[in-house]
Amino acid sequence: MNHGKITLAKFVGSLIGTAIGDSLGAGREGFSGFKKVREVGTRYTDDTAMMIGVAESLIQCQGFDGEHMAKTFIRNYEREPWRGYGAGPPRVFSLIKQGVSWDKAAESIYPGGSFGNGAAMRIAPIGLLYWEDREKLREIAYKSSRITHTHSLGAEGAALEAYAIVLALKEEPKFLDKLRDFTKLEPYKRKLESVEKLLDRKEDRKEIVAELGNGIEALNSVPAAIYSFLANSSFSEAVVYAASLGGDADTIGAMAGAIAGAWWGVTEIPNAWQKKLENREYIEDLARGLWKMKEIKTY
Ligand code: F2R
Ligand code: MG
Ligand code: MG
Repeated sequence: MNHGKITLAKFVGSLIGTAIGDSLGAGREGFSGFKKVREVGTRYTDDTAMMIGVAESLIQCQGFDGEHMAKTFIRNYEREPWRGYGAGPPRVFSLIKQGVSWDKAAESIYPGGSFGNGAAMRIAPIGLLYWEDREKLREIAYKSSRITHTHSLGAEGAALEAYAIVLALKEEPKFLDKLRDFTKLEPYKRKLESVEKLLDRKEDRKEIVAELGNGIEALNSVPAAIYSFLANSSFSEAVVYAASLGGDADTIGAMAGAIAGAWWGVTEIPNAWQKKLENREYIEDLARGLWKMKEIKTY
């Protein structure tokens, strides 16, 4: 069932929302303590740079092509290596440049592959494009994760974040039930049960972080982003809350912003923030490119 009309404003909202949440949290990344940040910084970080790479590749290939997406990530990283990338992706890029296949390179960089949140933080364009078919969405989310994150917890975090974006696009009721039904991994099911309990109890942020986490691991940040969206009733409140959790603040902000932007649309994102956002027009163009693909179904 589709309760909300899927609109261009929602597509633009999800991509701009990623970048706004990232830019809001960027100055708080790595800090402990709960400080509300209401100023969008002058720069976004690797979260948005990689989300842009996902969108660019999907549009150029008119669908998912793993090798092309990996090469797009590498090109963008080499242009702007100072965006604050995690330790793993540059090592993966170097292996791919040495000739290792795009879907194998990330296997060796950590035991079992990376369970960091780097595949989840960039996933918004995949949520937007593959909204119609839950299993196709899961397949493409896993495949796109493989470029850098082969651990099941890293890939599942990306698929869960992508599905949360789909539910937001459609303004689905029973949001948490649907997420719990979607995820295949018990650790995520348990975190989503905690999200539900915490929403009922309206706990303070110390308790939220103690239960859900605020770290660089996908399992310790995707649930916090989902909670930040569900516990607040506007785009601004959701991203300010997410970025205020400290820890991996830019990434929790980016992921909450992607979901909140898909629900409320770009018109609900404060103009003052949008004016300050780096490369705002280009990010909107990418959302328009994905929208066009949705309209003519070229993927
Ligand atoms: N890198 C950062 N922040 C560091 C400081 C940036 C600074 N402000 C600056 O400007 O320089 N942020 C970005 O990285 C996160 C996404 O990381 P990603 O892409 O998942 O990287 P990686 O290396 O794959 O994983 C992150 C860490 O997780 C731990 N880890 C992952 N898998 C593991 C395994 N199998 N075993 C043990 N540890 C594992 C490692 O500590 C990795 O370094 C985002 O926050 C983005 O904003
Ligand atoms: Mg970052
Ligand atoms: Mg981060």
